[in-house]
Amino acid sequence: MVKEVVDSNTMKRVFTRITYEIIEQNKGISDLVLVGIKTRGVFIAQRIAERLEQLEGIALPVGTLDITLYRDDQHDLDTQNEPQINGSDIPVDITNKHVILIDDVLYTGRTIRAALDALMDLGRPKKISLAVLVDRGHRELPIRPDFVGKNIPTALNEQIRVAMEEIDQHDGITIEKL
Ligand code: 3GP
Ligand code: 5GP
Ligand code: MG
Repeated sequence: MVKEVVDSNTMKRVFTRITYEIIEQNKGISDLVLVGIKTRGVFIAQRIAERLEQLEGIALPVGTLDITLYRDDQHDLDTQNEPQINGSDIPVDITNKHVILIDDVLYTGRTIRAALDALMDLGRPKKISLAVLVDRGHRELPIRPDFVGKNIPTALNEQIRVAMEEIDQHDGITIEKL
C-alpha cells in the first residue's frame, strides 16, 4: 500500500521554508557550505542553494558525500549494516566554514555519523548543522536535525520514498508498507 504524504507543490514549499530558516538562523550566509549526501541529498542541497541565490544573491558552494551501506542491500532495514564513505567531492576548504549537511531521509543516524567523520577528515569546520527532508524516527545515535522538511513517524516495516524531478521525473514523498 502506497500513500502520498507530500505532493509536488508542498515539497517545493518545504524547500523554500528550509531556505528561509537557514537565512534566519545565520547572520549572513557567506560562510556556509552545503554538503549533500548522495543521491537525493545532493539534489536537495542544489535546490536550497538555488533558493538561497534567488533570495540573498549569493551562490554557495555545494559539495557531495557518497555513503553506502557496507552490505550492498539498500532496502534491507536491518540496521546492523554500517554506512561507509565511498567518496567525496567538496569544492572548497571547509576549515572555519559552517557546513550544512543535507540528506533526504534521517533514520538511525548512522549515515550522518559516518558523514561527520568524513567531514572532520577534510578539515575543521567551525560548525556543522544538519538538514533533512524527512525525519522518519528510530534514531540509534544522539543525532538531531537542525532543519526538518517533514517529520513522518514510521513503523519499522514502512519505507519512505522520496521522488525528485532530477532523477524520478516528479517531486513527492510517499510512504509504503514493505
Ligand atoms: P538516496 O540515494 O537518494 O538516499 O540508498 C539508496 C536509496 O535507497 C536511497 O536513495 C534511499 O532512498 C533508498 N532507501 C530506502 N530505504 C533505505 C534504507 O533503509 N537504507 C538506505 N541506505 N537506503 C534506503
Ligand atoms: P540512517 O543511516 O539514518 O539509518 O539512514 C539514512 C539513510 O538511509 C538516508 O540517506 C536514506 O537514503 C536511507 N534511508 C533509511 N530509511 C529510509 C527510508 O525509509 N526511505 C528512504 N528513501 N531512505 C531511507
Ligand atoms: Mg539518502
